[in-house]
Formats: sequence, C-alpha cells, structure tokens
Amino acid sequence: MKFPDYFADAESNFNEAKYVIFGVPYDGTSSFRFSASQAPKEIRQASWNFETFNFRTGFDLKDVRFHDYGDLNVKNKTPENMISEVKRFASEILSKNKFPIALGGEHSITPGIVQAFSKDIAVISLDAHIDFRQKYENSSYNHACSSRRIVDHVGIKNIVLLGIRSAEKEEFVDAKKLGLFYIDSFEIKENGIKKALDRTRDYLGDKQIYLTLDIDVLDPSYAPGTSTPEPFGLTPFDVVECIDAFSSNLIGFDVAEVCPEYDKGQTALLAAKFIRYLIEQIESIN
Ligand SMILES: [Mn+2]
Repeated sequence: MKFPDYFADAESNFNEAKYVIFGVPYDGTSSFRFSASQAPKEIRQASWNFETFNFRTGFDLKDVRFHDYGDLNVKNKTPENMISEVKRFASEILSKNKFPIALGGEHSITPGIVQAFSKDIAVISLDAHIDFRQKYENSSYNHACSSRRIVDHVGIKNIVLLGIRSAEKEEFVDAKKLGLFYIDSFEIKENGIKKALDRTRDYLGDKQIYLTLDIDVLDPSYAPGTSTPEPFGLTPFDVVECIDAFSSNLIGFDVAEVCPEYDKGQTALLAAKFIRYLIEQIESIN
C-alpha cells in the first residue's frame, strides 16, 4: 500500500503552518549500517497509520496547522555542506517563528539545526552514544561527533545527554573532564525516568529546549532499524515522559538514525508516532 508522500495530516502550506516538518535524507558519514537516507520517506509512510485524535489529551491533530516541506537536497553533499544547508533552512523556519521538526538522516544533521538557534538555548539529546569525538574518520561533522558540535554552539553547560550507554574511553574521559551532564540508561533503569527528568530540569532550569531524538536511545527490541543499535536501552514510554516533562519549553525537534532496511517498519512507526505525539502534547498545553 502506498500512501501520499507527505507526513499524514500535514495539510497546511508553509506560510500558515505553526510547525514545519522537513526531511534531511543524509547518511554520508554512517559507519556500520546504511539507509538512514531512506528514513524520511519511510517515516512519512508510517505516519498514515495513526488517528488524528489523541484520546489521552483530547487533542485532535486536525486542529493544528503543520506543513511538510519535503526533503532538503543534501544526498551527495559533504558533511560540511549538508550542515550549512540544514542551518540555512532551519534559520528560514525560525525567522518566521515556526517550530522546526526534522526527519533524519543520521545524527550528523542535528548540529546544523542547533546552529540556527541563538547560543543561549539548551539541548536535550536522547542517544545511546555520547558522540563526543572531536573528529572521526577525518571529519568533525561525522555522526560520531554530533554532541561535540552541538557543544561548540551552546556550550557544555547547555547540553544534557539522556540514555547513553556507549562511548570510546578517550571521548568519555574528555566529556567528564569538561563537565558534561548526562544520565546513562543504567541509572534510568535503576531510579526511573521521572527522577532523571527531575534532575535534568533542576540542571537546565527554565531554558528553551531543543530536543534531539537519536532513535537508538531506545532498546533495539523496540527500535532495531537503526544504524548502530546498542542493547540496554530506554522504552518508548521513557521518551513519552521526556516529551511530557519538557513540552512547555520545546522550540524544535528532530528524530535521527532510523534505518528502514534493518527492520519490518516498526522503528519508522515509532519515529512517526513520536512526532505526532510531540505536536499533540505541545498543543494540548497551550
Ligand atoms: Mn546514537
């Protein structure tokens, strides 16, 4: 079955939309599994599975104006050129006071979006990996460096990593030395996601927050279709609680690292659902 090639219910045009969804089909720096460039298409297809009515919040997605711009033309670009294209487009969205929602692509896309915001925002990154290398395979914009590039923009005090459980020793030592705030998946399992989110709120205060979701933060049993799967991960409800906890502070969102070739579609489904849920949640509190 083939559905329309835009995100379900994104029926508004760019100008009237409050949220703008755009695809960044880029996997130019992936190191293990490829196909993240197919993700925007698969996430859009998956989005047609869902109802517009959220019975929990009573909110209906039909009542919100959102637009699907389609994909940016980044496929064959170098990481640096991809980043600047993403930054350019994200800046255009922000200049019109709209809320950007990006469909990755690999996690290397996120610094481009973050750079479009002012430097005093905070970033919460849900990710299995610390991604704190200065450089990887000769590029500072490799997806293994994405947290580090975000830090370049917002500073070490304004990023929080939740759900991490994988790092190279050197980058981990480096991150600790610089004072990176993180809560790993073992601690989240031990003390619960609520406590982790409370600690995050205490740390960040009431800052505006950009949320980036590397789908590999979830346990591979929920999200096997990803570039570098890592066991001992979070549950979908943990991510839901994170969206709930910060929905009044959110200013942008992306979901990265879905690799549709490596599962039966369940990872793209989750990604699509998180996007819908996030919009519904923000709208239902406004
Ligand atoms: Mn990751």
